[in-house]
Amino acid sequence: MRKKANKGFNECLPGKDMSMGLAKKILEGDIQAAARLLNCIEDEVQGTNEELKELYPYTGKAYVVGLTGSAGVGKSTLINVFIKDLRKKGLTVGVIVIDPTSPFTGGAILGDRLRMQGHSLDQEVFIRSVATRGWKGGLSKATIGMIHVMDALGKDIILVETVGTGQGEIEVSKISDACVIILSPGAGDEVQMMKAGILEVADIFVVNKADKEGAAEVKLKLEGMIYSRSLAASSTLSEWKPKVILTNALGDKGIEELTESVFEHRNFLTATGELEKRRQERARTELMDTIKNSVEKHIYQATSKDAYLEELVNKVASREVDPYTAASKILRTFTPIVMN
Ligand SMILES: Nc1nc2c(ncn2[C@@H]2O[C@H](COP(=O)(O)OP(=O)(O)OP(=O)(O)O)[C@@H](O)[C@H]2O)c(=O)[nH]1
Ligand SMILES: [Mg+2]
Repeated sequence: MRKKANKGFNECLPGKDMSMGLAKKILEGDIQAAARLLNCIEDEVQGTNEELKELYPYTGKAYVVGLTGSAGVGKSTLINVFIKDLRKKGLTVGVIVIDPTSPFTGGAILGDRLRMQGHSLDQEVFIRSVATRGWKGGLSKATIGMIHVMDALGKDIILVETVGTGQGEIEVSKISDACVIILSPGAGDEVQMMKAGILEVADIFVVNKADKEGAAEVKLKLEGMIYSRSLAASSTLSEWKPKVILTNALGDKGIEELTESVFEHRNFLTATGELEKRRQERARTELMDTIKNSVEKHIYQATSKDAYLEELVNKVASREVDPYTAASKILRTFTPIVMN
């Protein structure tokens, strides 16, 4: 049986794990090494980037699907049966469950694990839950790193579960090839609340809990919105029109249709060159985020105890200097910034 990953800061110290070559082991398919590197990413351990650098040339093969929706719509339950279907088709699967809960409600992660525990003995399914609290680098940085690890480990498809909060949908769409938005009937009029930005990033809509009353209405409403949007945007035939699928994750219904839609969408993206464009954009986002994080970290470390910074803070507070001029002054002292 697979051993539980040991978590802890010492596990990831450069002098220990890093010199043991986690990347090399991951490329050989070592699940425990992958679990340890994921810990390092989560804890923002020094030296993690060295491992990720080594892995990067071997990534880009996995297909990344983001699944998002309000709390309790059935994302984890759906992912559980989705994994089953993907495994039936011979695909290996990585799952990253992002839990934005407060430090006091770690229970959601436990719930997610429980709902997916049917795959715990399957070596070809790698599930990782992660809490976002305390992440300084933001959702995308850590998640992209984790995607790279699972990709390098050889997973064919990587599913990323996030709770949709308006911004969540947009964030997940930036890091995935396909964005699946999940709704359920009886959770208030979510369709009405759906913002234009969310409609734009959705590739597939899932109306889960189809065993409950009102699911067909939600589907109709969504289709109406998609239709109106396509009229308003005078979209062309070469544009993907989001699908709306009814599922009953608990009863394992509608899942094959979801898998088919994901594949159909993928074929569409490949044929139209859109997949390449999306990945190009993802690379741009990752590069810009990395620059932003590195500059921020560098400046923060160099100035946190700096008298000059304090002096500028005081001047900004007293309106002697505006923050824009103060920022330029600081930035100028760091040019050129030497990054490691
Ligand atoms: N009736 C019905 N219940 C469902 C269905 N899918 C999930 N549920 C139930 O809905 C509840 C929430 O399911 P989860 O899979 O944890 O939902 P989630 O969206 O992952 O929740 P969070 O991760 O907390 O945001 C559980 O009690 C599930 O058993 C479905 O298709 N029909
Ligand atoms: Mg969940």
